[in-house]
Amino acid sequence: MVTIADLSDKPKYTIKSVSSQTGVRPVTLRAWERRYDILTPFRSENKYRLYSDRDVAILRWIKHRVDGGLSISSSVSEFKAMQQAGNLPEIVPNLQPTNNSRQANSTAHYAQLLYKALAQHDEIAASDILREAHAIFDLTTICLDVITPCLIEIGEAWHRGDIRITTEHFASAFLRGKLLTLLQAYPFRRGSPTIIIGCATNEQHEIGSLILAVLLRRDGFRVEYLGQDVLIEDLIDYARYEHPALVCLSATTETSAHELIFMQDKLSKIKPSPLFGFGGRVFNVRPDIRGQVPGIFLGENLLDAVKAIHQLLKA
Ligand code: B12
Repeated sequence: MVTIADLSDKPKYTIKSVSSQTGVRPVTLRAWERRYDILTPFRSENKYRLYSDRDVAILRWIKHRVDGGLSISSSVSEFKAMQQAGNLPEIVPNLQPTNNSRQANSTAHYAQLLYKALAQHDEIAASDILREAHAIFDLTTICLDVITPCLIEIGEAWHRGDIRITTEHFASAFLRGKLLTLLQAYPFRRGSPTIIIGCATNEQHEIGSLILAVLLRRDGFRVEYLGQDVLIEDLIDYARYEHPALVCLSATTETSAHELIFMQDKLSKIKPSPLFGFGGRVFNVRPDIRGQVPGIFLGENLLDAVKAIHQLLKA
């Protein structure tokens, strides 16, 4: 087992070389350094950045987490926590494509193509890219490894000032539309357990919840999707008549996470009581908030959430 700590910290690679070893563009590398304080590369006499094998391994580890759907800030926080605990992770092997056909089939490649099409407001190209991806990958892979990283890149690009807010809105509206079409394409099964999915009060970020709804409906659950900014009191009232097996709400911001604090208590007054599950970005970035919300934290990513829900409802 080789950990990042085992690698040399001798400066030797230029930013261009690091970019081709890790697949992270130089502009993104500089932004990550500036914004997240991940690395402080050595500066050569002519002020060029020089990176060590350890730096490359750190970047590859972070990129691997980001490609897996975690946001850059969560990935960095996770890395820093391990670093502070003196427990650096194992190295991630270099999976950079070595030839064009491998590249053409990688999910990162499709996420990038989708990002470019959406950044240019090219709806036709974006639809074609998704159609092509559907022919190669399964639904879970498309949702988690193409759509999610594309959206995260959209957010990062907006944050860097590379794209305007209008473009970010265009991209999320486009992807939301595609996901809703998928959701409605799956049959609504009356006999199976009902799961109600939506976003906490004040929460506008709905794509995570929507993906979860699509994946669970594909798996045969009866899923009702409520969308953004759900009014808790009214939902409780509805649950009293509908008797769902599970109510699942997501939060991205701290304000909306706080809206969930009394949810479990209110649901427990309904007999039989529905289970209450939650998740979303804020609980990954601020794990301490998980403990403030009574209920079941369903996991840091949507794949774990799907698995946890299968387990819960099987029991
Ligand atoms: C699209 C978007 C929007 C759209 C949302 C449209 C829509 N219909 O959903 C709009 C324009 C509405 C928007 C608004 C805002 N946004 Co915004 N947005 C984004 C963006 C670009 C993508 C979010 C997204 O859909 N990601 C895709 C999902 C699937 O990824 P994810 O959330 O990381 O999901 C992972 C986990 O969180 C988890 N997960 C997700 N959902 C769930 C649910 C459950 C149940 C479970 C278990 C797990 C889980 O699984 C996923 C991994 O597998 C992000 C950038 C980013 N880095 O994410 C910013 C981002 C989330 N927004 C941000 C901000 C600041 C805002 C605003 C406050 C901006 C403003 N000043 O108005 C408002 C907030 C509005 C509100 N009250 O909620 C910040 C949040 C920073 C923070 N404090 O945490 C981000 C990170 C941008 C940034 N880099 O600063 N946004």
